[in-house]
Amino acid sequence: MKATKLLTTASIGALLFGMSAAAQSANWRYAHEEFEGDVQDVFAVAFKEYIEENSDNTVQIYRFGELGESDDIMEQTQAGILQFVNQSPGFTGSLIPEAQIFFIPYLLPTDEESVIEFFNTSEAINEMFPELYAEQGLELLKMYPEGEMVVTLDEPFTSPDDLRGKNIRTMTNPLLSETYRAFGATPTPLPWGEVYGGLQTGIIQGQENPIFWIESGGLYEVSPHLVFTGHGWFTTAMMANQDFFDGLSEEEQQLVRDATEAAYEHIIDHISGLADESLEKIQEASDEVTVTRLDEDQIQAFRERAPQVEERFIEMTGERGQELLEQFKADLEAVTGEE
Ligand code: 6CS
Repeated sequence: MKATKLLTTASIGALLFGMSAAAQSANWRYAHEEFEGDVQDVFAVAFKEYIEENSDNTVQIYRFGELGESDDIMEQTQAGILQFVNQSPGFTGSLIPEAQIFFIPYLLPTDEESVIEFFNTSEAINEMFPELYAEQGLELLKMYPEGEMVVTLDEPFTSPDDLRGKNIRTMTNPLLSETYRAFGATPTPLPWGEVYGGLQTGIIQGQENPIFWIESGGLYEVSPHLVFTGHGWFTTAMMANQDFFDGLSEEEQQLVRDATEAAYEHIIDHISGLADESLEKIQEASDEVTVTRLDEDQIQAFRERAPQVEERFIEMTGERGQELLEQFKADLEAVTGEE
């Protein structure tokens, strides 16, 4: 009798423990800006797998269009409807002006190894940016590169003069418009959902993006002339709603940080060689595509226009932007050894 009672008490205890563990497990919602198999999706899936293998929590991923445009998923995260979001500085720049630093042309080097080392070690990226995002109620978990920017146009180009009168789609931050104005073009800020149609109907004559995205979004079908200008990298950022993150236990915060690190390591592996593979796929799929790699003299004509964009960045962001830029440059110098 006594034994039965003990057993019953133990079973109820186990059940209650199980229930409370179950009650504590949560389904976290995570939205990003890309399609299945694209870089942001690969990152999100690696994050989800880590969380689900190492806890009772689950992660539900929402891809481009399922919850709206990039600005919509950011609003939903700030409102606490989503727990995690991946939004690129190309869009966050209108909310956090300092995030536009990635659009100062020719600031980042073109070689992948240096770019990755920069992201791994930069104080500006890993210490200063989290403070800026925190002011907007966001816990910045990771900034990472997706690929070198390539411009696509309705005809090949080699100089700023060739870009005169061309409407080039930009992501919706004011500094990127300055860059394309400095490059001689007419910047046309648009959300992603309008880009393919805009190119197809001729409202815009070009755009910039990493090669994997030009391939996966089929942009080369409607904008077949690819030009490597060497002016920048597509960078993105993954973050959490800060109230949600602050409300997690220390163990869960660590779990989220570990999952982010695991996803980051995975993505760095994933992007290596991705641009070459994607370019091969594009060239197999289309005879119309041309690839132009600007030589040093041609690049110089674009590079000469970078200082005016840098000045605009300082005007837009003030002392804080200046400090960030100085740190950014010092971090780059530490990686490349160049001033
Ligand atoms: O150009 C864009 O808007 C998109 N490009 C990439 C590489 N990812 C998402 C973003 O919306």
